[in-house]
Amino acid sequence: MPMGQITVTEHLLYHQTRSHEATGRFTHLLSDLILGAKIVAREVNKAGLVDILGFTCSNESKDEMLKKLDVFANDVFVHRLERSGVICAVASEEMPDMVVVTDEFQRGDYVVMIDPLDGFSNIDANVSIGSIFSIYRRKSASHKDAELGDALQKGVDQVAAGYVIYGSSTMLVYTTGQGVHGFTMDPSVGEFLLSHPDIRIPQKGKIYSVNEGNWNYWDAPTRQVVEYFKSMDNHLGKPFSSRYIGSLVADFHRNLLFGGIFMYPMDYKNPKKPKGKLRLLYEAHPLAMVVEQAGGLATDGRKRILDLQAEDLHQRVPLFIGSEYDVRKVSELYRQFD
Ligand code: P6P
Repeated sequence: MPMGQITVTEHLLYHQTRSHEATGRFTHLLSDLILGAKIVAREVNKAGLVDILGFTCSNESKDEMLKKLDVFANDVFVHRLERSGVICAVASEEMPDMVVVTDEFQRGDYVVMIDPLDGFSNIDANVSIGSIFSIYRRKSASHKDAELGDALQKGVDQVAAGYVIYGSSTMLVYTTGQGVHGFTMDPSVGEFLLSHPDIRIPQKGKIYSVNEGNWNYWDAPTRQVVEYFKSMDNHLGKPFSSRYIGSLVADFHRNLLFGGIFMYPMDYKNPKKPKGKLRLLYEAHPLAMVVEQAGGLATDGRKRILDLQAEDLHQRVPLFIGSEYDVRKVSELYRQFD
């Protein structure tokens, strides 16, 4: 069958039969996530029309409408997932606590983490933004309500992860541990169709992505790391190209396809409480599973992201993610300071 006509469901069922997630329940879960993404994509694309057509969902101003888009996206995904019949809990970057499915007849064994609309503040500039998801199996007994421990798992325990990028086209990129596969939305049929089978990230990159405006908030080792990618002493023998959109999914997706490293180091904006910005459960874990399945690597500068176990739902972490050689180089440079 020509590549462009393979749907996600077909791909999951017929091209990943080896995957332990090629089950009806998982396919159903992915279909609900996809339906949520289609609804969000419609509203994200509409947001771009507010100026042209002057319409909003109601008589709200454009700003009020845009401000609510991330809440809208969160409600769409949570509503769909809660009723999927295959999850026991869903946690979101937008919600302080996990939503637990209490109706035993509506409950399943999957736990979903979601960043419903990452980078949405860029939407006014028509910058690509995204939804990121991470799927675990519950660890607690199936006949009970899910517990916090079902969400606070190690990254290596994910059974699937991926993202939707709302850009010049809407794309779904996901993995169930059998490689990374990209699907592009064909609006004429309303389906995601296979467009990027078995995505592999180049082992060495030529791009570095970091917000250098944080320079004064970094420690000496981090400055040394960023300097390396701007120097003549790296594997290229010349400075990497700097590319930073400020929208994680967009920056990550470009580096996944072209090769490169995205960095959001720990910063000392609060000298007493240095921290990363990005969330372990909703951003780092899922993108780390995707990048490793594509042949790349993700660390917090020293430790592999997938080996980290979350201690709270909104734990933040420094993130270095992309081409394996470049991410390993970061750890090597940090170790020189240990
Ligand atoms: P900064 C968007 O707000 C976001 O969470 C990510 O999408 C993006 O990579 C990062 O923050 C940008 O942060 O501090 O560089 O603006």
